[in-house]
Amino acid sequence: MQTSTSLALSEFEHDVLNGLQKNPKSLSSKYFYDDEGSRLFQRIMHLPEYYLTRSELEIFTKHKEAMLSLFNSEQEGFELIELGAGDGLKTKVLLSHFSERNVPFTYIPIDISEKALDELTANLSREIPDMAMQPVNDDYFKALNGQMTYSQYTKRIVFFLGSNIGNFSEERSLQFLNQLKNCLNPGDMIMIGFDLQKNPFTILSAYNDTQGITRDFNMNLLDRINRELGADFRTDRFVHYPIYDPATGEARSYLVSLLKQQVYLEKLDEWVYFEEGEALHTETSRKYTLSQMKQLCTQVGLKPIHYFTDSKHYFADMLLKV
Ligand code: AVJ
Repeated sequence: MQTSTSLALSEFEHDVLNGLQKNPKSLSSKYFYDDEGSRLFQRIMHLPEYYLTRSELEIFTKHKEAMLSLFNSEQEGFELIELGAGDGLKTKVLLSHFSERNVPFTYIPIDISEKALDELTANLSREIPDMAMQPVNDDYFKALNGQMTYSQYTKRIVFFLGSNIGNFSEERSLQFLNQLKNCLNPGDMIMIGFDLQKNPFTILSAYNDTQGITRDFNMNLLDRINRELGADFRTDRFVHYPIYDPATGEARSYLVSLLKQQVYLEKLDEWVYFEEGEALHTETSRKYTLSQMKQLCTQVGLKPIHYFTDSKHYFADMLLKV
C-alpha cells in the first residue's frame, strides 16, 4: 500500500489492519461498541450467566444512601460524570434517589454510541423529568482530554462502572487513572467498578452463555469490519473461544479460525491470512482481588475512601478521592 493512502487511514482502519497483520493477531475490545455491539452488550447484561450487572445493581440499591452522604458531604452539589454510560440501568437507581432527595446535581453521561446515549436520555427524561442532564456523545478517552467543564458545580464525581477497567492492561489502567486524576481537582471523587476473582467456572460462564449472545457480540466485530471496511469475513468460519486463567485473573476471548483462509479488506485493498486454528484475541476482562484494586489506585495517588460490595462478594465498587 502506498504511503499517501496509509496516511489517510482512520484510527479504526489503522488499528484493524495493524491488529490483523500482527502475530498473534488481536483487535481492541473498544471497537465492539458500534450501535449493534452496544445493543448486544445490553442483551448480555440481562443474561443469567452475566452476574456483573446484577451484582453492581445490588450494590447501588443497597448503598445508595451511604453513597449520597459520601458524595455530597458538604451539601454543595456536584456533577456526576459517567464514562461509558451505556443504558445507565445501574446508575438510574442512584439518580432517582438523588432526585427524590432534591440533591443539586447534573448528570453527564458520556458514551461512544449515539444510539445508546439517545435511548438513555429519552428514558431518563421520562423517568426522572426534573433531573439536569447533559449527555456527551464521544469516546471517553477523548472527552477526558477536553476541559471537562460541563455544569455549574465545581465538585465532580466520575463513574467508571461495570468492570470497564478490566479491559485495560495493567499499564493502560495506570495511565488511564493518571489521566483521569489530572483532569480533576483535589476533593473530586472517582468510583470504579471491579469484578472480583471467584470460582473460575462462574467467571467463564459469564463469557460463554448458553444463548450465544456473547458469541454474537464477539462476531459483531468481524461484521463491523465487513460493514465499515468492506471486508468479507465469514463468521461461520470462526469459533468464539473464551478462557479464564485464575492465575492471572484474566478472562480472555478469542475468535479462532476453523480453517486456512484469507480475508479481503476492500476499502484498504489488503489481504489477511489465517491458518487453521489461528486465534484472534478480541478482549481481556481482568478480575481483581481487593488488595490488587487498592494497589492499583494508591499507585497513582488516589485515596480509597470506601468500598462497596454485593452479598455474594462477586463485585466491588471502590470510591476514591483525588
Ligand atoms: C463492558 C467491558 C465490562 O468485560 O465483562 C461482556 C464486556 N465482554 N461480555 C466485560 C463484555 C463480553 C464487559 N465490559
